[in-house]
Amino acid sequence: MKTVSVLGLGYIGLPAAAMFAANGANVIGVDVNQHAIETINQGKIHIVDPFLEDIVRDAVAKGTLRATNTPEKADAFVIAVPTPVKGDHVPDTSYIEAVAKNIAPVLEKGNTIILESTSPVGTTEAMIEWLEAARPDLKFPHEGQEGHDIYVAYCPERVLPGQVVKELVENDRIIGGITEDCSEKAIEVYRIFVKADLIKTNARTAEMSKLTENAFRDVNIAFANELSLISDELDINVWELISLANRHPRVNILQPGPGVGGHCIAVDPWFIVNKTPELAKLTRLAREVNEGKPEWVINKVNEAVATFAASNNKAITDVRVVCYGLAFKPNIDDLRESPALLITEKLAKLYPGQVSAVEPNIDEKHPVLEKHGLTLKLYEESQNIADVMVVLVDHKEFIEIPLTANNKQIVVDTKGIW
Ligand code: SAJ
Repeated sequence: MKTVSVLGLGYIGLPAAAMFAANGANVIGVDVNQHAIETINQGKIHIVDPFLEDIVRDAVAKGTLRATNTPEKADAFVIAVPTPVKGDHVPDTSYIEAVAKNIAPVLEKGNTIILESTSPVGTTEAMIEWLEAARPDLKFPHEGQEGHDIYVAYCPERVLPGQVVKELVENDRIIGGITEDCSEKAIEVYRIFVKADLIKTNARTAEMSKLTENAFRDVNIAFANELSLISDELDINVWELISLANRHPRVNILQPGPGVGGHCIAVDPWFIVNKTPELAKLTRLAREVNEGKPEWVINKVNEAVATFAASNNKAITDVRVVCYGLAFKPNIDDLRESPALLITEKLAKLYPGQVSAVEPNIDEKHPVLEKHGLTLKLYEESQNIADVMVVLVDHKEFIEIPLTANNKQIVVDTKGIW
């Protein structure tokens, strides 16, 4: 049986570890978070994923998945640690560096190391340098050179939050070996559970392809968001406009919204901009358009509040605002980097005690509510207390039973669902 060590047991690493373990590998998961380690070793999970819990429970019960904080020997090491951006949008690869230094002492000839973390171009080569410094006795691969003891590849993760387990198995994967035989070794590792195509390229192209996919989506959404501003100015319904344009066989515009959230699309384009700032003009501009959208929405709400107050002879401080949705996208509970949450927080500051939220995917004890002085309302009761209704996320609950404003209420619908 192959032993696979997965370094980083978060939203990507844990599902991957579970899939390796469920498909015949002996898996050692390594993380610095003691709470995560203990939770996993009890057969439970510390992240929200409806399909993952059973797989982890079974693997832990069978003894094929175990979590620890210290790297151990393995045939393959799969690195899935975060690569956040620091202030001024500079990518931070220090977690990868730390993992490289941590696994170096347990490496043996014939091992395969796969980097999955979203990374600026050149990070896999930098990782090899960190490993070489720690293990001068081992020969690491370099492009165009023959013969090495360790195989290294960059293989990006492209699963969609909310359907990770399914997409892990069914998505094609890009296999960026430093050399051809590194790609072959990485393919052997992913064949353990991936049913889709495994496509070979080199490490730098693989790194860039991950960034390209997310930057493409960001640029497309930025175009949709720009259209939403233009349409508002010209009194055109942007949703109808985009659906009409998309009838063209070669046009496929994404949907505008309150901004772009999550930890991938709003972050990864900066990795390209940071590397080639003079050249990545469109990529940067798309980021700026999407980052500017929440402020535009807040202005729209301000106008709505003022209009409601004026037309109902009320003080601004008496106008009640309800925000529909806090998550960064529909039908998940993930509030990280969420434009909906950002907008709601800012509104709560502007209108203290006047703002409440409807978010069907979290409960009223969620710490974020207390932090921002927000109350959570049930969807059914929310309409009775709203003067201004702000749709921020197209959750299925809001689409299934749309709310219609009475002749006084004002709706600011950033998702075009009502
Ligand atoms: N969004 C829009 N309009 C749209 C689609 C999305 O405003 O038409 C917004 C969402 O509301 C959300 C943000 O974009 O705030 C990102 O959501 P998403 O569903 O587009 O993407 P993520 O961040 O959940 O996952 C992306 C995926 N990448 C692509 O689709 C190219 C996923 O496949 C990647 O694995 C993931 O990033 C990642 O980890 O990089």
